[in-house]
Formats: sequence, structure tokens, C-alpha cells
Amino acid sequence: MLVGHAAPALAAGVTAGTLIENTAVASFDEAGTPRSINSNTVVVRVDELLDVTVTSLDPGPVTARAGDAVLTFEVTNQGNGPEAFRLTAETAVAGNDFDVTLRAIAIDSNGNGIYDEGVDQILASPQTTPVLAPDARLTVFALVTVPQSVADGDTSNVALTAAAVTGSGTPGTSFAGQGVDGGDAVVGATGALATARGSLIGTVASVSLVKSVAVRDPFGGTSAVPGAIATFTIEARVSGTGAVSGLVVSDAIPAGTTYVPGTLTLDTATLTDAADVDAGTASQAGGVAVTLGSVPAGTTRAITFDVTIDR
Ligand SMILES: [Ca+2]
Ligand SMILES: [Ca+2]
Ligand SMILES: [Ca+2]
Repeated sequence: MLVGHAAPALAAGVTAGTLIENTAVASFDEAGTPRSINSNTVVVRVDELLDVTVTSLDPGPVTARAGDAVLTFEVTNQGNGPEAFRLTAETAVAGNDFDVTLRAIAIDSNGNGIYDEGVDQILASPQTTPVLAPDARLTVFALVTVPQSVADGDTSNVALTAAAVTGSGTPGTSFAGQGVDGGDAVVGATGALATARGSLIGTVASVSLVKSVAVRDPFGGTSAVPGAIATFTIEARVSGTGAVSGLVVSDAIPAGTTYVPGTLTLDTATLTDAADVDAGTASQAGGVAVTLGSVPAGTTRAITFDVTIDR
């Protein structure tokens, strides 16, 4: 009877540099005496596979206003040996409504999943991760600047690519002697290169002002004659997404007219002319000013005041 045993099959995930030894055994009876012999031992050193994946960790599109934004990615060493990865971020992705500008790529040095300015390390060019152990993951941030021109609802993508520093390319490509312990490094199924996209969506609130006037003349008509009263209405509309803050609407009293004291209103409620606890002030010299402060998108506020056309 011949009994052979084999060492475990070489499986993906066996650490590079592992020595897999295989010795066959034959057992038999010889003239009633059990005996066994061993074959020579075959030793296979596991080569290093180069594999990587990149995923976007943002739960959805990152809200983007003009200024800084952060996209979060995860790079995983899917190979079986230690490897560093070269990172590149592409901001001009086909289909973008707007392109952001890449400021830097940073790594999550303190491992909290959030970009911390001054704490998380910004990678110098060429941006390269530290050496990652097999199966190790690294959170990576693309720090970008959103242009002033971004409009509400516009979308943009940023593609982050990670490539094995040892090499990437067609699966099976071998880099002789560049793996663990002088073994070969072999490009795995991922091509040792992976890309993921993060997305941004413009969330911009904007303000529009619409002004109208209604005239009542002293004769019961609407002619803009001296002595007529003109009621100005200013509608401030906040549209888009989010809110604006510090909103103040002001208007000068037109030349040739005189402000009618006590006629300033906000959304039909009268405001005093004096600078006091309410939102408005009004005077002939200073005009009208109404402080609306923080106003969410989807809101319209209406301000009115009366003037008399000078005689
Ligand atoms: Ca390596
Ligand atoms: Ca951090
Ligand atoms: Ca007031």
C-alpha cells in the first residue's frame, strides 16, 4: 500500500516567504515487518502577490460649497506581502459638472476616520502610503478645493488610484527577486492597481431680490404725481440648498421722495424705524435696512416701506 500525503495546497493568502515543505511517505510490509520510507522533501517558498483594492468611504456625495472639501477612501493591501502603494487623485473625471482642485492627499495618521488638519499626515509627492502589512487597510483623504462657480445640485467625481510601488500591470507579471525574502513579486488578479471614485454635490444657497412698487395718488388713482405715496416691496428669496447667514437687505430712499415714518414692515409686521430690538431701521438719510440673519433655502421674506413723491 502506498500512502501519500501532501502539504496544504498553496492557497491565496499564504504569507509571502512561507516555506511549504512536502515529503511523501510509503508504508509497506516486508517479510512480515512493517516499514516505511520517506521521499526527499520538496520546499516551495511562497512568492509575493501584489494586489490592492480602493473603496470610497463617503456614505454619499460630499456636500460641496466653494472652498475646502474632503473625500475619504480606503486602500487595502490584498497581497500576501508587505507593500506600499503610490496614490494619485484625478479631479477631471468625464461627466463632471465642475472640477475641484486637488490640494493634497493625506493619510489618517490617528486612525479616527476623519481628516484632522495638522494631525493627519499630508503625503509629499510622489504620494506614497507607508508599507502596509498583508490585509492591512489605510484610510486616505483627498483634500480638494471646490471652485467659486459651483452651482446648487452640480456634481463632480474624484478618482483615487493606488498602485503597488513594486509594480503593477497584467496579472501574472513577475518582478524577479522583488518579493519577500528575495522571492519574486507577482502581479495578482487586481493588476496591483485599483481606483475608486468619490463624489461631491454642490449645496449652495443663493439670494435673489425682487423689488416692486405700487403708487397711490392723491386723487384715488395710481399716477406717480407729486404728493403720491409709493409703496416699495422688496422680496428676498433664498433658493438652493442649505442656508445663507448674515443676510441684510438695505435700500436707499430714492431722490425726490421722502420716507413715510413708521411704514417699514417685514412679512406684514411693522418694524420700528429706530435701531432697537427688532430687525429694522429706517430713516431719510440712512434708508432702510432689515437684518434677516440666517435664512434657510426655500424661504421668501418680504419688506415694504412707503415714500411720498416730493411736491
Ligand atoms: Ca512588497
Ligand atoms: Ca484623522
Ligand atoms: Ca427698529
